[in-house]
Amino acid sequence: MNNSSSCSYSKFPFHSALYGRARAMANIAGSKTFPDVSGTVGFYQTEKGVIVCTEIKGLPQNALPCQEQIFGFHIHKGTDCGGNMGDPFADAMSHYDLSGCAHPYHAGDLPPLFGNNGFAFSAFLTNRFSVEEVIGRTVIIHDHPDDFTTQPSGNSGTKIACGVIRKILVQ
Ligand SMILES: [Cu+2]
Ligand SMILES: [Zn+2]
Repeated sequence: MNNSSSCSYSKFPFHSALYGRARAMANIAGSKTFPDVSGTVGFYQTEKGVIVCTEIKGLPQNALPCQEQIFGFHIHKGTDCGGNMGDPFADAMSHYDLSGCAHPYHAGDLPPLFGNNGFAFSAFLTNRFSVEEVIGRTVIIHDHPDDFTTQPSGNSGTKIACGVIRKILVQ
């Protein structure tokens, strides 16, 4: 069969990677203040890096024009989603980093999520880590966009949701 689609996956190997199994997955849950936030972040190893594929629902919305929310998105170095009164995910600690880089060159610095009436989807490639390296770390969603300038974490505001990256066992 001749597939003439521009997304034909013989021409686009990164699309085809998403037809396979994720090697690791984080199940995202919101804090007490944002209980509706839920979703998944899947990690697919390819030769050129890791595809991170994210689907999140229940994000806060802003109905005003020109103010649809943008959410900072990182892998943090902490290994659990516990916290305290001041920071519900304090245990996630700071941005995951492998080589002493400054923000936004931490291994765990990711493109932000764009809200779409409370829903977000993204897929991107990063060669800053392998899937194995981030297993056990945490994915954090913030309530503000990362400014990709301010140290040490882009001034992205409150942590609203978190998930631990877990290896998917191949059966
Ligand atoms: Cu963060
Ligand atoms: Zn960072």
